[in-house]
Amino acid sequence: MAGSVPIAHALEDIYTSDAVASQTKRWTHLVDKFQSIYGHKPKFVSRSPGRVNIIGEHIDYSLYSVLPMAITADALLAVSTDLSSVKGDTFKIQIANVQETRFPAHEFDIPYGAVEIDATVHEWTNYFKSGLRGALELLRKKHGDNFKPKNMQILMDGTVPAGGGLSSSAAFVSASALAVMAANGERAIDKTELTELAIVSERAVGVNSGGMDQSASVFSERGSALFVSFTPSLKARAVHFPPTRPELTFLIAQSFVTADKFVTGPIHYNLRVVECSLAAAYLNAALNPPSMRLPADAAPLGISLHGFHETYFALAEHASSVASSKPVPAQLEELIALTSKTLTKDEGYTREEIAAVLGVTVDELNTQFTSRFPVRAERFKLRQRALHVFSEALRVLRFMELLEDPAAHQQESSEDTSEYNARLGGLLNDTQDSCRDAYECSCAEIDALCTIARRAGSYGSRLTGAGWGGCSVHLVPADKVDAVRAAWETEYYSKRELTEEQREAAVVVSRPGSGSALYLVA
Ligand code: NG1
Ligand code: MG
Repeated sequence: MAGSVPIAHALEDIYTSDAVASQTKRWTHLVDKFQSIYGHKPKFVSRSPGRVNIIGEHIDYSLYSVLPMAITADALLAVSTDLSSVKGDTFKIQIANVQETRFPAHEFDIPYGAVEIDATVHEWTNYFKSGLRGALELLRKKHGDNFKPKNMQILMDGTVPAGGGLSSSAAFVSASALAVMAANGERAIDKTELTELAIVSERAVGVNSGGMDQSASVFSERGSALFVSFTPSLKARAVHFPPTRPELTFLIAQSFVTADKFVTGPIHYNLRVVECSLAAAYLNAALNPPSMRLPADAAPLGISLHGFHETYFALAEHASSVASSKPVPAQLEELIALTSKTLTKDEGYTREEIAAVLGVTVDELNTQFTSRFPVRAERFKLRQRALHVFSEALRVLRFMELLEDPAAHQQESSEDTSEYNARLGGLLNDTQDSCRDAYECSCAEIDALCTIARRAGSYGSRLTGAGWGGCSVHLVPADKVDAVRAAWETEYYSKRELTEEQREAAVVVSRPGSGSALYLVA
């Protein structure tokens, strides 16, 4: 699925047919508003969608494969450009948002050499700037240091709810990087290049993220989910669901608990990333003889830690035989067993205990693991986090086996595949249990949405995205969709204070949408 970001000629190229009418209104409004702000039409619109993750939670930054799909909601950037020089060695970015009160307009004069981002303030344009910075680095690599970026006039419209677990940030950063590339004359923009630069760019905003969201945003194809793997290099391929009876749908339900990684990173998201790298380092040191250990700075894909599996590959007895193969269920099962035996402390590990095993001082440990993205913790729950990661990686492989091995669903009569459906759903339920108990990234509200949905007929229900609030995803037979909605309404949404608008957006039936695109305005 490599190749260039498609150039769309009509909204039918971008959206599923049920969405075209409402999107046409939205796009017309965007172009009209652009015209009224800047006095001329935009040249093009760059578009990147949000995503829902079907399975594979909190394992992308340990470089295990995940299975997300793009949704209809997206980030749109309408753009025009000019070359008139501003002040000597700077170029000018004018950026506005259709939601002007919430996201006020800004103008920046940016030095050719460096895009400054202050990650300590929470400012919506930081996401644009991070895409800008990444794209300029790439353009400079291609065109040399004398490359001069064009001035840009931008109007943004985003429909992915912020802090909702549907990856508004990755949609915005990917659309921004794409816009900057296109504004500076690039037309055949390589999807892999764009994704990799969006992944690295987003870290500039202060979140030590993995690569799932940007991959889903850029690579997705309408009508299919996306299997994304990160080692030995970034790869994405479309995955189809087999026909089932009853037919399966994905419902996405908001909890309306806002989880803001920017604010809670040190105790939630960034802490988990650190716990995973500490667990990998601990296992590496405890299980591998010194000569087989990984270098501490191994950093595939620019991800700031080495994947668990590289640690596994280094395990003495396997190093030569499996070093180049991809994770298989048997290896993951073995890793689970090894972890259970090696990381035995349920209460977690102190910095002193980990440093001793790694053979470093506590100061060295802090410098290596917790200096770039600060975290707050006395103890690190290495056992639980590692067990979640390996078991979740295994669930993704099992889910893929179910989807792609025809034998898995052929045993049942074509009239009724409910047993097969229930096996898919069971894996999602297991993910939720592991997220709640071992990874501790769920919350009472998400747990409640899952319990209510299962009672009303969902095969499988779980949080999606980072968790601690945000969204949940549910595998529901088409004939139970109304019952599940009704149950949520009486047992959950009616008990919260919600605006009319929130109420309407609370639950969506998700159809897999297409990924990033450029649309040239006539
Ligand atoms: P959200 O918070 O849903 O955008 C985050 C990470 C992903 C992945 C998931 C958990 C970012 C941009 N995304 O998603 O890479 O780690 O959590 O599976 O931080
Ligand atoms: Mg995000």
